[in-house]
Amino acid sequence: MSECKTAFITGINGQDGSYLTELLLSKGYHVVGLVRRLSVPESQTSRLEEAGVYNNPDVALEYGDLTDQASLVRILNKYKPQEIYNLAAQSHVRVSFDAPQFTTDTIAMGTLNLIEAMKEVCPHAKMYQAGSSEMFGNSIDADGFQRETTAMIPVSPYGCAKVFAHNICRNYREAYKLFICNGILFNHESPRRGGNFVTNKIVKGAIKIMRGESKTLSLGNLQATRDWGHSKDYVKAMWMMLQQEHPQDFVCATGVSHTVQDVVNFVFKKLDLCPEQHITIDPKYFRPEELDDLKGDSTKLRQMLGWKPEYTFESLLEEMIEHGLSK
Ligand code: NAP
Ligand code: F7E
Repeated sequence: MSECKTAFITGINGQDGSYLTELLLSKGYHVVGLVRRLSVPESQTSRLEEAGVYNNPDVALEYGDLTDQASLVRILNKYKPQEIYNLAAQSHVRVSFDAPQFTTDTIAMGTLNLIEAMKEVCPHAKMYQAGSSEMFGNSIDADGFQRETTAMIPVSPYGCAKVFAHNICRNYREAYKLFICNGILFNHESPRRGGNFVTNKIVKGAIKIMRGESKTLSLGNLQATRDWGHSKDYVKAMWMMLQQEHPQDFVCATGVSHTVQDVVNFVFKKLDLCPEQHITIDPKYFRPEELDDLKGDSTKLRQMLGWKPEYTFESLLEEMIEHGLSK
């Protein structure tokens, strides 16, 4: 029988961290997660509790922070994981304009802290780096898609910091022969998505209107397009990337894009609401520089690793609505 593997996840209580934990537990892993000390301790583990894995004996939580390298060295020394998933980030693009230094410290310097610690403590581990389609900015190939070879010209502090993390991981992979895969993931959502990202904001806002708890929902740019998938499908891709023999970078996307207005129309229609009566536009939700169109080509991931999403735009939103209505 093969020995039980240990995986270390930064950002374990985030949307992806919670689904990835479920996936790894189902595969027999022991999971170690990094949590930050928050003043409301219940928030440190809220998604793990929702996933029903908080008290699982195969899950160990350790306090630390990506910006505190000593904490990373301590944890890697204690557990010597075979796999590392670097999911921690200040992940909100609009907020990255308001808190650019914190965003950069966590994403850029935090990733460097982690791979330096990995190089010293467990250089034979395999690592996944959570890169983003935000790294492309508005650069689009002639056929309308973004893929592994598309130029990266980010348009937000978040995107700029992710490009640094992407490049330093590639550099350490070549220079020190570390096994690091950069995922370039397009937007992915779920019932566990933070409530200030546009899909969940629309779902929660529309349910409140339907229940008579509010009358309007304020949004920003309705014309931007995104390629939206489900977090459950995307964490499978992360795991698949680390099961290969040689590390590489992969785009993960559905290949189908919709406008924010399409999300509004779909959700409001499902709840028998008329968007024109309730949606207002508030410029505070505009970004200083916007990323207009995103649509990913994940041919490499599909052909080399056999990845295929199970959810569609419609079934993703249906699950989010159903979950919202059950609360
Ligand atoms: P998320 O729900 O915002 O979770 C981020 C996690 O990172 C949270 O657990 C957060 O903990 C933790 N964190 C933030 N700053 C930290 C720090 N300095 N040290 C340690 N932990 C810290 O994000 P997600 O949607 O799961 O995304 C996972 C990763 O994929 C992120 O790196 C994100 O940038 C990237 N990504 C996401 C998408 C997407 O559409 N979801 C697409 C491409 C890439 P607290 O709760 O304590 O803040
Ligand atoms: O915005 C528009 C907004 O905040 C999507 C992160 O996971 O995916 C995510 O970043 C679109 C944008 O996601 C509102 O202007 C309109 O065009 O849900 P979002 P994002 O910025 O695409 C990438 C791949 C990541 O890596 C990030 O970590 O929706 N929009 N009105 C709005 N957006 C928000 N948040 N709120 C609004 O009211």
